Amino acid sequence: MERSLILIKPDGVQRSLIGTIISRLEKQGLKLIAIKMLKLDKSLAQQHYAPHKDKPFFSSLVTYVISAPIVAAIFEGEGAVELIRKAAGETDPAKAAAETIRSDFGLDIEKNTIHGSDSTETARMEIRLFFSDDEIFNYH
Ligand code: IDP
Ligand code: MG
Repeated sequence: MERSLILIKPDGVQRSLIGTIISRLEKQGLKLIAIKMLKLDKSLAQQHYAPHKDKPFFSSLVTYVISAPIVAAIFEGEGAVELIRKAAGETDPAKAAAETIRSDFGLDIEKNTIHGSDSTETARMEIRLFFSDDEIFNYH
């Protein structure tokens, strides 16, 4: 079954949006199979955002994502990657469609509340980065 990694970024954790965001994704019919709170260290943040390492916003992005705890979670379900990207909305909250997480809660193009894997291949890599096998659950 398809899986996707989400991160509730520091701005989401700091504004008590964890429950709301998890609930929105559960209501999409997605199944939560792993979840934890952690404070990223610089090295993990740089690895997670490695595809953006040459962008002008990279160092600011890394500083922001390590500034407070985040919540990492894995959701499973048919089309999980696409469903979560849709529920999150466009990167820039100002451009995100109505009733998306970023439109409703995002502060700006950097502090946009949620990360969601952008493909099944990226999801596999990101899940490996954040979770070991014994932290991922199988249940009916
Ligand atoms: P995505 O999260 O919608 O996939 P990406 O382009 O992969 O967006 O960028 C990763 C993250 O980097 C964004 O979620 C956001 O936090 C940050 N970011 C993207 N573009 C900018 C920018 O132009 N300025 C500052 N931060 C940005
Ligand atoms: Mg991305």
